[in-house]
Amino acid sequence: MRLADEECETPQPGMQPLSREEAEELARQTPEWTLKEGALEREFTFEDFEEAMDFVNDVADVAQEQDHHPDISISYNKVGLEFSTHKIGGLSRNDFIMAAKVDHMVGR
Ligand code: H2B
Repeated sequence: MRLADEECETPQPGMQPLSREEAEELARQTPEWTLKEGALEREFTFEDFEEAMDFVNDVADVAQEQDHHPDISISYNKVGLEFSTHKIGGLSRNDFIMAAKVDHMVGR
């Protein structure tokens, strides 16, 4: 199953963040995203502020549906998204699922 088709799961108590190796393995499926220590980030550029806000609202809908939310920065036509799993203080599969869903939304 493609990552983009998977559903996010609520992190269970005691769940550990992905190891660097595990994160790098998943990151091969989201090459447009930068793997940072404990987070995954990507910047998007749009025509104007309105298009950027439409994108942010679309991402917000998926984040609510999946109950997994990005940190979002907006600067006129530029949108920065950063995914990490706050509850475990690092990366989980949820972060890569959401990154893949966003890639699918923008046609990668
Ligand atoms: N989003 C992210 N990125 N990390 C979380 O740990 C998280 C979340 N937890 N969205 C969810 C909401 C949790 O607060 C709710 C109660 O399930």
